[in-house]
Amino acid sequence: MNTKAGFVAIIGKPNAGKSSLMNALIATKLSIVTPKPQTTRKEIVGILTEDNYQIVFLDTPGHIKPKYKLQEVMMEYIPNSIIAADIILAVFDYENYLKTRKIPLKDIAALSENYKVPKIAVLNKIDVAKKKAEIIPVLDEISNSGIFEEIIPVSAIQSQNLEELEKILLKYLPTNPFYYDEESLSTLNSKFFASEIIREKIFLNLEEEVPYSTEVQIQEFIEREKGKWYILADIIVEKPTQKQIIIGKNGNMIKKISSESRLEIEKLLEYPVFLELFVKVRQDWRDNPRMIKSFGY
Ligand SMILES: Nc1nc2c(ncn2[C@@H]2O[C@H](COP(=O)(O)OP(=O)(O)OP(=O)(O)O)[C@@H](O)[C@H]2O)c(=O)[nH]1
Ligand SMILES: [Mg+2]
Repeated sequence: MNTKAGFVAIIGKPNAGKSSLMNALIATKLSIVTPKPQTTRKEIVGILTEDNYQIVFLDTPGHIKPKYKLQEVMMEYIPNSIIAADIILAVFDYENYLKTRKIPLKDIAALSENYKVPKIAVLNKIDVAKKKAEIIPVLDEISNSGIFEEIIPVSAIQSQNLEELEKILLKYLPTNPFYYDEESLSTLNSKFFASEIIREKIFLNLEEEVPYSTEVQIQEFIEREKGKWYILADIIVEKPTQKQIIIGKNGNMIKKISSESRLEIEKLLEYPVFLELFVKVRQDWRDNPRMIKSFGY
């Protein structure tokens, strides 16, 4: 057997650029990305297949102390991904370091200390550094923690050092047959990614609590040989006031969310789409375990 294959859990604090990094590594926008923390809520699988190796990335929600039930459930994805992993890839945020002068080493160490797989640290967003040399003390701090086998500075957005990172991953990847078809990009289906795209547009267009109180459920997803595919989705919010905000004045906000979502869903599916969105209130769903479960968590 001369192929390598394995699972790489991508962990870190919210907003560190975990999803951006996975997307850049698989050269596909699979995981949604926004400037807001806690964008990713589930484990997102992204598969990179080359001639003789296959890396299955597990993008996870950013690590936080949960304040409500949904966040508790989100946090369960992190240990689950770590357990499945052959390599743990911890992403640190250089831009956040410039603001706080802190690297969340303890938190990340606590998450992964019981797992005896290779751990690799990534210092992301190095494109915000004015001089290359300024990142050296940060790299030293991470490396002196003794947690990681390797550390590498990268920029997910500018694709800096990503080939080097891939080489490092390959070095630690076990010898195995491929887990998935060579053409597979994910184990999740188009329906799921369509719902994520809509959630991304809500995160990008709305502020404060509204995005965090929102879930998207695809109710109908009809593929057609001829003509447009039909997608009907519910946008679920917690309060009637949030419903009004999502709809907006004269329906302007929902129209904007809908047209931005449709364009991106069409790109993903490579088919024209007719997208219909409805906004529904499910009082305090974020603290309702049954409701959270019904949303696929
Ligand atoms: N300057 C810079 N910004 C980046 C880089 N990578 C990601 N970002 C930005 O950081 C923000 C967060 O990116 P995400 O990929 O959503 O981060 P995440 O770690 O997946 O966040 P959560 O899902 O909320 O945990 C977005 O605004 C990205 O554009 C980078 O290399 N450089
Ligand atoms: Mg993310």
